[in-house]
Amino acid sequence: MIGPDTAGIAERLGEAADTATAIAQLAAETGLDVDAAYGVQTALIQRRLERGERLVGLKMGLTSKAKMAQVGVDEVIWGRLTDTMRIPDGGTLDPTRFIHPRVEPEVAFLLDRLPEPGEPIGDFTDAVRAVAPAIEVIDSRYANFTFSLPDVIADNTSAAAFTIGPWSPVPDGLDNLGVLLEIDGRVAQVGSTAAILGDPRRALDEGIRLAGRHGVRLREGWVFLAGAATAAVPLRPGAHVRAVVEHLGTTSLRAS
Ligand code: 0L1
Ligand code: MG
Repeated sequence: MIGPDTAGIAERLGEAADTATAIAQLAAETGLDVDAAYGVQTALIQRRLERGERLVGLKMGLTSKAKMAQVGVDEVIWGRLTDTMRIPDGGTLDPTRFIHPRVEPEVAFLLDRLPEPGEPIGDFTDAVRAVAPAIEVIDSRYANFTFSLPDVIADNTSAAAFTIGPWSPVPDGLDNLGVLLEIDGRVAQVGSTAAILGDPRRALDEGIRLAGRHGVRLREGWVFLAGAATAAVPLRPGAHVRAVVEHLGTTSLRAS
């Protein structure tokens, strides 16, 4: 039996991102399952690498109940981050580059020495050099932000852009820090790092395990976005967005 056209699907998704044009879901039509969808994601990232982008890390998606409920998909997923997705802390992004961008407050890790996939993380502070507040900009390439599990995996888990605040040494507890997302100085979402798989450190275990299944090993020096602590909020032109994570500080971006 002939499988789905990985390169063709990646091209459609890449073109949708490049032109900020929504497309219809394609998993059902093309027979894409979860494994094949990660293959499409690999091809989609390869397309970026071929035009000079660099892989700088991984992200987890749908790590909180709020996020799962928001999009109607209830499995933790992972995607890839490249250098051109990173916006300097306090920087500006042009929302017209995206289809229907949303922002969400996250916790980021700067990776150090990592165990092999399948090996448990012994001492977390050996695996993680530093931690920071982050904002992820997600932008599903599918119309109406509606997709199935294989669709969203193929679409690199809606990854679009991110900012990272100042790095700090890893504190003793990360499992119940207050999180705020502010838009134009008003609180838009309130949460806790406990919403991220009970503890964002667990997201790293999951990332190593799930990416390892697809032959992807996390590397020293990479950024790891552990997942959102709240539901995502639409990013409107002109908005100033700030994420605050208790004890870790703040990061912000502006939409032009
Ligand atoms: O980072 C995320 O949790 C996004 C995962 C994909 C689902 C979505 O686009 O909200
Ligand atoms: Mg996210």
